[in-house]
Amino acid sequence: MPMNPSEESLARLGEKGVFQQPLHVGRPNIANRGRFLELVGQMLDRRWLSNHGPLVQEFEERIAAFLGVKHCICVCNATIGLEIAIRAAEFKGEVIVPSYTFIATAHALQWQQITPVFADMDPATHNLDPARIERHITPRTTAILGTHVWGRPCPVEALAEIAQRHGLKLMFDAAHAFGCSHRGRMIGGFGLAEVFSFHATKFLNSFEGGAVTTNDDALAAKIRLMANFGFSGYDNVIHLGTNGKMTEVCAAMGLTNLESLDELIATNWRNYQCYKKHLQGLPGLNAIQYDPKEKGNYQYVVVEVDPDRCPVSRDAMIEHLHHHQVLARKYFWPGCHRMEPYRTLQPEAWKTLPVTERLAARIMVLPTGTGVTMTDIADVCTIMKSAMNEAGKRPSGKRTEQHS
Ligand code: T4K
Repeated sequence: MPMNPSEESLARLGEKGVFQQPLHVGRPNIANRGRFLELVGQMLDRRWLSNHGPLVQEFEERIAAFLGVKHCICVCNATIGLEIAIRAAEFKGEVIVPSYTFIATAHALQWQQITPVFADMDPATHNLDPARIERHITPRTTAILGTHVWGRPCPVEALAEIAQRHGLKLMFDAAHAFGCSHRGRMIGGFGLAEVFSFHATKFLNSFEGGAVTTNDDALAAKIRLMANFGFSGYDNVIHLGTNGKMTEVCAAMGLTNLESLDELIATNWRNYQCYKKHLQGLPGLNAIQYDPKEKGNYQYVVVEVDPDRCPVSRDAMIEHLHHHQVLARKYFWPGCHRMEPYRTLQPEAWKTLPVTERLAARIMVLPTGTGVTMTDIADVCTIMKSAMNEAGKRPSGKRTEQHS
């Protein structure tokens, strides 16, 4: 007689229901080993390893064409890309950012003595809420820096309208959003510039890496200069700069993965749908939705744990999953404003961030990508169900949301 999925999972996972190997969020996608090694072989033969070599040039050209933007400048990682783009665009004073983002968004400003002013998020999109921005604008505000969280686009037009009305600049942290679109246009060409991450854990990875994309010729030239110490030809430095260059081996990895983009998306889409199917039977666990009319990379399977319907808190669920070797994450808990140095510098920031406070304590990110099979997903969901069943057996299984 066929077993039901739960019985099958338990049989597969052994008596204790624990994965043999940890299942990570952000396990790198490595598309085509043979192609990568071929490119690396060519690179070694050329003895050209860095400084805007042929692989980086090709990677930049292909990205610009794919995104439909005029300029793409590859960099060593998105954090440095953000720092350079922010400096090149001459942000100063205060810049409005979400608190619900990876800490690099805020650090890229603070690193340059610019104050990140945290604005609250829209619970429906997890992105900056345009209705909660203007209260933060002061005479010192120079820009808005939005993050396309999970690859779902910011409310670009509403932010542009606010920026224009107040004479502010607008830029996007697009670290999650490679291959995603907004109103039919690829993310990459919005605002003054957009910054992608190609970190190992990202949808498109180049080990470490990133890219700044823009349609602004002058800004592009300045960013390119700043990413290479300000050099203009041999022995001629014409601007303050840093070392933001991408290496050739990173570009080889990026190009390899770019060539397999459709397969990577298909795998993520399959996994996302599979999670949604299995989550249907689990009360209070709601996967975020992606707009079917837009292009997406589905790199993040993000689940909101509703404390009114789920018998287990987000933190207890994560603990249970980790115990079973499923290394789910709490991105982006507890919010940048509750991390240093912002917690000390802006101790009152939480008061204007009620949605961030509430949602950061409810969200968890589950493993996906090419290293995760549909069987794994069924097993992960069985493990989550077992947490709920165990909580149901305890006299007081439900735990409350907490902030440390
Ligand atoms: N803006 C936003 C909105 C971002 O999300 C990020 C980065 C940035 C800017 C800055 O981009 P980069 O400067 O990094 O290009 C990870 C990534 O390190 C970070 O890039 C990413 N966001 C963030 C969301 O996630 P951690 O601190 O969670 O990394 P870690 O070491 O815990 O690794 C995550 C998981 O991936 C672990 O379970 C282990 C697994 N993993 C990791 C690596 C590196 C692997 O299985 N293999 C690997 O090679 O930040």
